[in-house]
Amino acid sequence: MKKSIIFLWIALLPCLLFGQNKVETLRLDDGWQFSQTGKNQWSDAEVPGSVQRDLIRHGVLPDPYFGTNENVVQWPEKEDWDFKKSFTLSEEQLNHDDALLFFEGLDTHADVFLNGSRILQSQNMFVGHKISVKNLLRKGENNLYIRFFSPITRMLPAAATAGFDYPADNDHGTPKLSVYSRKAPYQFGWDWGMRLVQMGIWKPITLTFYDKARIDDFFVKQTSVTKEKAIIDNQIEIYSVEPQPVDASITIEYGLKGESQKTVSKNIVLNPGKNAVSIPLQIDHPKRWMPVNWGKPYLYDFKAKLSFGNQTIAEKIESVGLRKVQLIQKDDETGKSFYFEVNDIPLFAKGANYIPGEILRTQQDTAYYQRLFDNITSANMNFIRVWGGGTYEDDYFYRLADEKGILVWQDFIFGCTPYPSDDVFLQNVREEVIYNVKRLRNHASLAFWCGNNEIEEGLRYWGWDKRNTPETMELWKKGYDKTFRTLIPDLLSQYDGTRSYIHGSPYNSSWGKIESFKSSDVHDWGLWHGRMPFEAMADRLPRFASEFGFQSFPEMKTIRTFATEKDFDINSDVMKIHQKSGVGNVIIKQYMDMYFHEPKNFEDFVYLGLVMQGNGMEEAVEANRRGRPYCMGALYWQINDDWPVVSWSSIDYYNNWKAQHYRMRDVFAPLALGVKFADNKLNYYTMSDYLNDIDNLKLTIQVIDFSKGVVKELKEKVNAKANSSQVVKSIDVLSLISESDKANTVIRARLSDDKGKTISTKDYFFYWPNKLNLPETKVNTKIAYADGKYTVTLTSPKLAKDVFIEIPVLGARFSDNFIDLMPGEKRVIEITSPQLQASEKTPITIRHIRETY
Ligand code: NHV
Repeated sequence: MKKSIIFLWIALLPCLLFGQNKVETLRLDDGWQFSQTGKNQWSDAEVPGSVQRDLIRHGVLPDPYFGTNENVVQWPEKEDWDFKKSFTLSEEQLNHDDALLFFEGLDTHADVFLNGSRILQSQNMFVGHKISVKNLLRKGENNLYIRFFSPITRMLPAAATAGFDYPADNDHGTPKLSVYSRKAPYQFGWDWGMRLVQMGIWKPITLTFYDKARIDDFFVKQTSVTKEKAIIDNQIEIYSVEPQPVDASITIEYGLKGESQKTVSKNIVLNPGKNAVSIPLQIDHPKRWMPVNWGKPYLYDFKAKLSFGNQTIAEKIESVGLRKVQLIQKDDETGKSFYFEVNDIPLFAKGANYIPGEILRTQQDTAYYQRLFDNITSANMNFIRVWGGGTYEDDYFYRLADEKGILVWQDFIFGCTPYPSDDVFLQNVREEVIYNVKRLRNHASLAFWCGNNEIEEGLRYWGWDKRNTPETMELWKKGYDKTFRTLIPDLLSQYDGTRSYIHGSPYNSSWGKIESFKSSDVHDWGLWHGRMPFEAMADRLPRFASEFGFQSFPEMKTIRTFATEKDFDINSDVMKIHQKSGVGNVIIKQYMDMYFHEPKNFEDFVYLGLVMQGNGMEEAVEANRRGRPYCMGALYWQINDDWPVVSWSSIDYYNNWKAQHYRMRDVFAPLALGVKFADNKLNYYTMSDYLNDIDNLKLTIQVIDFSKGVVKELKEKVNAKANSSQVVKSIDVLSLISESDKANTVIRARLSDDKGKTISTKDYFFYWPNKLNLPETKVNTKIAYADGKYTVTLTSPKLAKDVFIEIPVLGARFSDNFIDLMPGEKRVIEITSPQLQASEKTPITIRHIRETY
């Protein structure tokens, strides 16, 4: 179990001294106790956290990932839970004009009491609450008490009276209650997720003392950004606790981070209560924020200062990248485009769908997010989708995206089922949308908003009409329109007004309707759910691939964390509980029969599955990228896991890259080689994200016999056209080899620069392994051991395909893995991990395809 690390932003908490006006912020996260309601058995609680996380920490619940323990950790969801804490205040603190309690996130249904008063009724985990509590606080001891209500028992009456069941197929409970609470849907289970319906204080709580007035919000609205100028409207919300209107002034200090700052000021009259101030400004020739590989993600600091006379009483800093991002949906000769323009340049989106990184969500600490973004950038991605079945992400997620030039597709948190749409429910949604739009709108990385995941596709194509009355269907469709076509876009134009929005993804398309691929983003589940071969993907290009994926088991060292030798069978109870897709194992088997010889044992099955996912997904993603400008994005399903499980992820829960993540790194490289085989021709592509043409490149093509090595070599001068994919060389295969040689030949292409440095390589096999004549061979290894780093040198007299180097250290990083080792070729792989000790000489095992049958 991972240890919680206190969130980075503690260090950034304001504790400002402005003359005599001291703003003081206390964290109220320490010293909490919790008990099941009515039991009066109190234990210490970690905040932020959850009841279940604390019960695991105290040993009341076992490790939920191990064996079949998921089954025995379910009972707390049906109970209510109490949290309490006392804290001490001084007279001096109470002398301030006001005290503001800020609950950043309570999960979900809760009553909050302070010193005998009910100060809050929470009903949405995604909404933070600020409450003025000065008149309730006392010198000495103060008491907070939060009662969390079971989201199950709380919402049973809703299901009992609805008159129909919601088709929330991923909700593993009976009845399905996830839709009734504004709570992370994935906690109720998913087709990659265990169920753990949690309660608790999942974000920090603070108490701030201040005088006169506070800045509640600061929106640096980018009205227009061009190369010549950025027009900014600084919108500041101030709350005054002065009883009368008072004179004050606002100053905006702004400039590139770390460089000299300019200022503009405005005198204002603050009325008691809420005030809204707007301060426009213009920046000539702004240094624009650019996505990764296009330039630097420049960030400006904008500081708003509120002053009375020459005394500053409040300030707020925002870090802002100036840029223009638009989704372009325009009719064209082939249908309708679906692509993003960043600073007026079309961008091919390379990335993945992101799910929450932990079922125990509050375990996602700063180290987690740094690792995640390291995995994103090392795989050469420029886009990540925060998918609608999880949570809006922590501020730090978007901050890292800002700093690394990664664009974020943000779903609102709704997915795969209709939701209630009565007035009370929609009022709750309204608060959630306003809160999160205001929280996230200053982030340069936030590219656009999407209403939900797959609800419209479900309403139209998933057969819900066969199981429900026309009246129910009508209610759901009307509810959809109210929520996603009216409420959310209206709130966005009011509270953002700078970003594109679509009501849902996929937008007006379905993977079963190939016609719809011409005009939209598509979740193409023809691969996997539709059992179509990987090869089919090149012939069904969408305008933007926003989901598509393929499952694999995590590698053996991860399986060993939750299963023992006797469970190593896909039909064992333990393995079945770690496979949440009802059709998952059958589909993996079916594809494996199509592409591989039957593996000898479970371990080989796991290994072949990883290879199949990696190579197959590379083929599919490459087809998307070759297919630009028609197709302008490839966001595969899914980058990560939230517990150790069989899933579509390219990195497992313990941060082991699956074969797929290495292959994504290769195919997403800023300049990569692609190859399309058609009519017995090999068509080589340069696929470039760079904004300048690159000439003087060399393409070397080697014909390699599996046993004899290189039998032919061609060299060609090629170029890579800026921001495009284009064919640079076409070769007739029969000019290289005879038809019968295809089963024992690989064509290796290498792109190098004018200094001979390799930029990209591409191995083309004419068949999947069961149709190749792979030779038996032994891979020789030489290992140099050092603390923190092992260096493995690999050679093989004959081709060794998809060589997998295993080491029993979770999360160890490999410079490469799942590689094709050509006859006589020497490859050096570096393995790094703080856990590697030269003295221990951790064993390394090697597998390749020919050894599995
Ligand atoms: O099944 C994998 C992923 C899900 O984890 C996730 O919800 O949005 N998946 C599959 C689909 N969408 C998503 C497509 N759904 C269907 C497939 C086949 C028939 C009906 C629905 C993600």
